[in-house]
Amino acid sequence: MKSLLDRPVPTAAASLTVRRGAARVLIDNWTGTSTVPSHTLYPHQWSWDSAFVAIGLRHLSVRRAQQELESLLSAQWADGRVPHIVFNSAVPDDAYFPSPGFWRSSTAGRAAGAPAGLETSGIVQPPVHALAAWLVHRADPEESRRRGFLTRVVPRLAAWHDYLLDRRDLGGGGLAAVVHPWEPGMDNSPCWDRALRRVVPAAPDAFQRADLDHGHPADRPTDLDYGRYVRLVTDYREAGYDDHALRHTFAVEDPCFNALLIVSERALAAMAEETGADATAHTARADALTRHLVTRLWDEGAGLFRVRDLATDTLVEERSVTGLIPLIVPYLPRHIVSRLVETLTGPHFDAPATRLVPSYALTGHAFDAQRYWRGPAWFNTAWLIHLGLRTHGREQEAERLRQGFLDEAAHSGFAEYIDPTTGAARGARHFSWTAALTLDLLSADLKEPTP
Ligand code: 9WN
Repeated sequence: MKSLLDRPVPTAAASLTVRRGAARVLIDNWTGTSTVPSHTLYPHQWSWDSAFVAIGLRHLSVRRAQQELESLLSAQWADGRVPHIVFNSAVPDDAYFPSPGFWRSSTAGRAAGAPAGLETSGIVQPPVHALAAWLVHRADPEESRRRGFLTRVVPRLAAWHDYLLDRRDLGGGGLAAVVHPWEPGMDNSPCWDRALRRVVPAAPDAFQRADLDHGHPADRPTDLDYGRYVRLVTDYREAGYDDHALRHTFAVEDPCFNALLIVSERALAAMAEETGADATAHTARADALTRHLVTRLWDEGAGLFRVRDLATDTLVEERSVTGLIPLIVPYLPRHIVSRLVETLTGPHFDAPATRLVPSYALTGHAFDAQRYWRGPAWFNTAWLIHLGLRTHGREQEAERLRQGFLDEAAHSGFAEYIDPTTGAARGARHFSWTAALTLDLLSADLKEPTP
C-alpha cells in the first residue's frame, strides 16, 4: 500500500498533498479485486465508476487499473451487456437497495446470459470502458503487452458495444437507448421526469430504501422516484431482462451515453490497430454514430444536445449537463463545438463560485443546488467536459475547469458532488471517482491524445 502512495509522478510539490489524499481514498476503497464508489452508500462494484477509477488508478498502479476493468468485465452477460452493479457476496444483503435478492440475475437473467456464479444487476451504465482500457494501456504499453491486457479485454468490449447497438437501438435511428434512469448514471435528472410520469410507482411498502441510512434526504432522489425505479426493474426482471420481450415503458436516447459510445468505439479502433487487427468497422461505427447523434439529438436553437423520449419521439426541453458532454466527440461539426462552448460558458451553466458545471441548468425550472442530478456539480462530468474542451483545442476553458475541479475536489474531501454555487460538499465523501479523476487531472501525461 505504501508503495502506491510513494510512487513518484511529475507533480508540483503543492499538489502532493492532494495527490496523497486522492491516493488514500482509492487505497481505502479497494476491496482486493475492485474499488467501491463509497464503503457506506455504494458498497459494491459499479460499472461506469470502475471505468473512471481505472483512469485514475493507472497513475498509481497499472496492474490494479487493469484488474479494476477486468473484474467488471468478468461479470459480463453472454448477450454482451456489462451490468451496472456487480455485487460483493461478502456485503450484507440489506447494505444496499436494490440488493441481489431483488435483481435475481442468476435466475431471472439466466436466459439472457447472466453469469451463474455471481449476482449482478440487470441494467447497464454508460460505456466508458473502452476509453478507460485504452488509457490504461497507454499508461504502460509494454506492461500491457506483456500481460496480454488488450487481447483479453478487446473481445469483451466489442461484445458490449454490439449489445448496445443490436439490442438497444429501440428508436431505430442508430443510437443506443437507455431503459431505466439508473442507466445513464444521472438518476433523477429532470430530463427523465416526463417519461417517468408514465410509470406507475411500486407501492411504498414494497421496498425498503437503504440509501437514507447514509445519505441526507435533501441530497437524494425522493420516495416517489424510487417507487418508479422499482417498478421499472420489476417489469424488466419479470421479462427475463429480454429487450425484445418487453415493451419498455421508459426508453430514451441520452447524449452523454451515446457520446461515450462514440469515443469508446474510437478507442476500440485504436486498440485494434495496436494489436494488428482491422479497425475499419469501429471507425465506421463511430462515424455513423456521430452522424446519428447530431441528426437525432442536436438542438441548434438551444445550443446543446437534448434527450429524445422514444415514447413520443420528441426532444425533451430540459438543459442538462448530458447535453454538453458530446463535446468529447472528435470530428463534431465546428459550429456545434462553438455553440456548445457558448452554452457551457453562458448563464445556464456558468457557476463562477466553483468553476464546475451544474448537472442541470442554473436557470432551469427544476434546478435544486443540493439534490443529486438536479443541479449539483459532479466531478466525472467535469472531467468529461475537460476532455472535450481539450479534444477541440479549447485550452483556456479547459484549464479553468481543471483548476476548479482540483480546488473543489480537495476542499470537499473528494465529495460525490457539490453545490455549484457555493462549493458545499454533498452526498458521500471519499468518493472514488472524484479521487481517481483528481489523480488524472494532476497528472502530466494527460496531454496524450485521446483516440
Ligand atoms: C444507482 C455509484 C452510482 C453512480 C451513479 C449515481 C449513483 C446509484 C444510486 O451511484 O447511482 O446506480 O444508488 O443512487 O447516480 O451515477 O454510478 O456511484
